[in-house]
Amino acid sequence: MSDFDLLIKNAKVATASDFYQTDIAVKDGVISQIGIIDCNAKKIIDAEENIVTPGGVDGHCHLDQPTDDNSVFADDFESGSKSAAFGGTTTIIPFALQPKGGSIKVAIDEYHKKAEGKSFVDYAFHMIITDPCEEILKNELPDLIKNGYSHFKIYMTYEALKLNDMEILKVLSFARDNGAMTMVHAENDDCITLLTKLLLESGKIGPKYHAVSRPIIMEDEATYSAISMSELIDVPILIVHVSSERAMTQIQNAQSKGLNIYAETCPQYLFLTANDLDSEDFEGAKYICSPPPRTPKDQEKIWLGIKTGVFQVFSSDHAPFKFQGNQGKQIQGSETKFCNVPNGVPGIETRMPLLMSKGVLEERIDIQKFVSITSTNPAKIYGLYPRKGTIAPGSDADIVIWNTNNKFKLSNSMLHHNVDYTPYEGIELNAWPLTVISRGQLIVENGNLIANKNQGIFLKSDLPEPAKTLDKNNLLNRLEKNTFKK
Ligand code: DUC
Ligand code: ZN
Ligand code: ZN
Repeated sequence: MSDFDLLIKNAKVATASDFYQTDIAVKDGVISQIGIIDCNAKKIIDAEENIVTPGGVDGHCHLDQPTDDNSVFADDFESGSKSAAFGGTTTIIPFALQPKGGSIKVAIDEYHKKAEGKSFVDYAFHMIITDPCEEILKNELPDLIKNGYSHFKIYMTYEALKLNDMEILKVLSFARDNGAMTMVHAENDDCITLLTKLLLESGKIGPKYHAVSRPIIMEDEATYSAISMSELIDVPILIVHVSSERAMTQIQNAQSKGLNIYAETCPQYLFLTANDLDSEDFEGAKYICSPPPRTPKDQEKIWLGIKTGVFQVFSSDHAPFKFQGNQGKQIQGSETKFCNVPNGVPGIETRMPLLMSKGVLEERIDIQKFVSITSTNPAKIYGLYPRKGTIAPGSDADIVIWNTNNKFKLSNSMLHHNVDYTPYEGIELNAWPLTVISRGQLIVENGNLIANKNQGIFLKSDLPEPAKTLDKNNLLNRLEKNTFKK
């Protein structure tokens, strides 16, 4: 009789707080012991003193999402989750989108149908709220919160998605009342609309003008606006895909005032710049995402923000559109105007290896920071911790054994997404997951997929925050007191 299902020997385990050599024993999909373990197990893996981290939690990726322009997300749950697994991510959180005027419950039911039996890794859902009407706020969302959907994204831009300030305030009040987490896409829509019009009138239609149409100034302004509304309602928010030093500084200032503002950044803001969009041909469209990649100085500042703790979360924002064909970047042919090119870059598989290579191994950040922003913090902020996000007794045995001794050039042919390019083609890396384990099952072993596509299960999210009813008197008294300060 074996004591354990799996025993990992000689692991150099990193968590958000520690880095130490140990063995890990797994039973029934859960980590049962950590220490020097000399027992039987059905399977024993010698980690050979390689770095071992918790499986990644990708807190922001888009799979099989409906669109309003006939473009098609290249990855569904099958290809997206396979790609995630190869890159060391064992939990994904994509988005169930409420169509304007439609039901979120129906959107979630439909999204479950898209995911069921097709995911190689575990998954939770964010919601995207596009229409916070009475019916949604009073009837649908309270039930959904109880049933494990406790975080949602709102947009300040895009015609089909954006909320006005009154709607944002309603959503934030709801989040406070219910202990939910609101993610905010912060860019000023009117400004983007105006600049787009001016650019088109001047015949400036190429991919690089995407970056001109969505300037740092208006990310900065929208970030400050979102922070101010969060301060007014006194509720935490998370600003997603922060791209610039100026937006980051708004967040840093808010945090240093004691406000609960969380922030996410993504690989595209560390490894791409606006210059990547500036090509003679249409190639620049490969790098179109929103907010756009910025300047080399912004990149350096974003690294610093990761190191100093301004950012809690490092997500892929995997938004996969093919370069070739008419369902992706060239939706209106090879001269598609910048404003009609589907927004997003792929990166679900490269998120963790890029940060391990360029962040940890090149000593920009330590391994504990790597674990906290790729796994522990997103698990905590989205109500999945301690089941996900750490290596500890009682947690799911979601584990990555890394190979950090093999220098190679990244190429799209190595990847498992359904996209015909990677924005990081040719970048030199020296880290890649060797073995990936999900709830005690090996899903990738020595670079081979050995999981079934029904391995992944839906994860209900706990409440990320304590619910704090918005007391009208309290709010008004607070404002009155601040207004008439002596
Ligand atoms: N926002 C996202 O979160 N992802 C892709 C494009 C966008 O605008
Ligand atoms: Zn967004
Ligand atoms: Zn996104």
